[in-house]
Amino acid sequence: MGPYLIGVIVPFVLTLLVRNSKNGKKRGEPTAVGGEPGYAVRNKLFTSPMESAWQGISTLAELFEHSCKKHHKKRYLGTRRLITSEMEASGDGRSFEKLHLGEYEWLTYGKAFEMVCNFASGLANLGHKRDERVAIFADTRVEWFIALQGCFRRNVTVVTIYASLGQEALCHSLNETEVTTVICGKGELKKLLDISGQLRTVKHVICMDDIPSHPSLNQASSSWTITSFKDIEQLGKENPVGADLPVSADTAVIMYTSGSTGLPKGVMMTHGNILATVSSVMTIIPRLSDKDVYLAYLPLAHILELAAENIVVAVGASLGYGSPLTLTDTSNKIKRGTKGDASMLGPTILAAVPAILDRVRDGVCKKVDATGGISKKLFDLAYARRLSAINGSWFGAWGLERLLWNFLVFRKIRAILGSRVRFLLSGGAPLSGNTQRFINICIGAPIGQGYGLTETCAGATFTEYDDTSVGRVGPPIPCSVVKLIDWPEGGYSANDSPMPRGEIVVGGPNVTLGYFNNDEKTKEVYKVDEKGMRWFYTGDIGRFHADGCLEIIDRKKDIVKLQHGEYVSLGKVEAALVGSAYVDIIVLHADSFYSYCVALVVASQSALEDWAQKQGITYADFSELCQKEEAVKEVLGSLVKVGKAARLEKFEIPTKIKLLSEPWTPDTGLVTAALKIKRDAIRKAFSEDLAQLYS
Ligand SMILES: *[C@@H]1O[C@H](CO)[C@@H](O)[C@H](O)[C@H]1NC(C)=O
Ligand SMILES: *[C@@H]1O[C@H](CO)[C@@H](O)[C@H](O)[C@H]1NC(C)=O
Ligand SMILES: *[C@@H]1O[C@H](CO)[C@@H](O)[C@H](O)[C@H]1NC(C)=O
Ligand SMILES: CC(=O)N[C@H]1CO[C@H](CO)[C@@H](O)[C@@H]1O
Repeated sequence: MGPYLIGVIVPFVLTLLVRNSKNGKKRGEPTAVGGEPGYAVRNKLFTSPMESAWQGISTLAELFEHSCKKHHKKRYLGTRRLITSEMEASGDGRSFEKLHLGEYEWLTYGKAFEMVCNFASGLANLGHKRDERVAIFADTRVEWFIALQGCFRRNVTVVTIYASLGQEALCHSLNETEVTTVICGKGELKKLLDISGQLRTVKHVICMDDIPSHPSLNQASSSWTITSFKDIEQLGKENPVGADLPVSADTAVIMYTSGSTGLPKGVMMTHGNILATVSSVMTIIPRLSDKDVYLAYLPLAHILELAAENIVVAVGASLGYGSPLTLTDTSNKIKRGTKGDASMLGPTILAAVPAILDRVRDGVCKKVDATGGISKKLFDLAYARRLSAINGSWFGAWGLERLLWNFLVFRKIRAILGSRVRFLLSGGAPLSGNTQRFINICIGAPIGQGYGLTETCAGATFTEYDDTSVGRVGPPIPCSVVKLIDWPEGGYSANDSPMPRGEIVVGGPNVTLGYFNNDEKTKEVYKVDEKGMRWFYTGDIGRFHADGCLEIIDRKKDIVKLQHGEYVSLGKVEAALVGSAYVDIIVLHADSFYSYCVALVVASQSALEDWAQKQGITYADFSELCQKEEAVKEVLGSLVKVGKAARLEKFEIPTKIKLLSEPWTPDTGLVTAALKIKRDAIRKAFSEDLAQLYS
């Protein structure tokens, strides 16, 4: 009872002593721009779009060289050594790989630069020509970044491909960009060998691991050279070739999006584009320095991660590699009793996609609920106190009370991510307000939530560390101007009050050149105004708050008109209904031939099974439970309740649903690598179920 009483009394006394404070800071400012009329906002501190934060540096290759020379002897890239890998059987007969990983082993900046130079020379010696393209098709790891910088030193454009990309899309990306050299890991090499017959342009493969055995290996190696990464470095070391540096306007990367519709599109990014984003995003991280430690585990084929790793270079900080499956001590692939990446590394800065933060939150909640009793009471009290502190109605967010709660409650939660995290970057999809609050409070670190697309080189807006509101994505970063233009069909206008609303259009030096080999699509969504500024039309709908912060409220494509003329915004309704405890993912479906909506619900196994147990419902397995009428009724009832609480209209709440028992991972093709739903693929895959829901 001791800690609980202290928890009640100390804050009470503190409250008597201190008064309210309110945060009314202005973060973005209206600005006059060319092009289509609308309401445009720029960053408060920068009057014209930022291009580079360093004088005389205009490419990522120059930035890397400059930093490696300056920080020569400092610790830079860390990787964990594999101690053991064993297969462990789980209860249901399947087996899982469990890893025991050692401490981080580090390369200095000087050594990394040497490896990059050797790799660049090795690539030239291999016979790769400057105007041919290289593809990197691998998970995030140290060789990925070394290869990237090696290519940059030779002015070779790099095509980036998600390691999880499916066969058809992989083939399309390599074929379209006429890639001659592919750099990959052993898992990806197997995928390449599976389709070796269809890859017309590939001549060289560089494998980051030992070369695996595969039935097509002999046949493929008659048309490809397959070399290990180490051999390329050695080749370059023995036969050095001078650098052939690019300029700002040269294409650095063609980034294939894991697009939510159709085949992926390659977005062309210049060195200038990425440098502008790196320079700008850097400004939102407070007190960034060479003392910082960054944990890298998101796909480098995602622009957020690519920009983040270049920011680390820019300030001379250290970077440890990890993976989503080994992130924490309780991650799937970590052997019980050994350490996950975060607790081993102790990062100060972390980037995350919302799905991962949601997972951290669910894990903590589950644990707190399972413990119950005084611990749960204490947690709830601490949480409520910190929430009201953040809301500005109580002092204490930074004071004594904070220390108290950290000591009593949040210390253990912070330890999940290694105890030292002081800033989180989140991007790739909208973060739910609840999760943002939860992480703010329990991890005690601000989240910079970004809004941007591959086409705008990730940059558009980012929340500032001292902004405690949730659900908004912040003011434009220094390299971007964000404009809202009218969309009459959707009923949004830049003249709306109290807030201007409309389609989000992003302009500035960070806006990319367009899609590779797809002029038609490029012309459709990119425009250059009379002043020479490039604009990208995002198709997202937003509104600007008075302090210059953007909020995403809708998506053009996701608005459907029902039979009687009411508009349903699928994204908005889904965001509200995902609040039901039974829902992992919900996909709303509306059809203009009907007056009501239906939905596919990927059910939360733990929540639904808990309920079934309480009701005494028996079932063989989870998929059978999902088909039971009572279960469907229970979930539907919960959706109605959540929907009403969120003030949804009656026609917005689904009338019929289908419960799905299998979770959706990127491999299923139903969600992107950032776990955004792929509406078209889902409609296709579940067309029969949808038809049945309407019958
Ligand atoms: C870099 O390579 C591209 C494509 O091969 C070429 O057009 C460009 O001129 C090169 N840049 C420099 C500075 O040589
Ligand atoms: C590869 O590209 C060529 C044209 O460059 C095209 O004719 C061919 O059909 C493509 N193959 C695949 C498998 O996409
Ligand atoms: C915090 O403030 C928001 C809006 O400013 C309000 O909706 C919410 O209820 C407040 N929460 C608490 C616990 O005071
Ligand atoms: C690399 C690039 O596209 N740079 C352009 C960025 O935008 C400014 C105008 O805002 C142009 O002058 C640059 O050429």
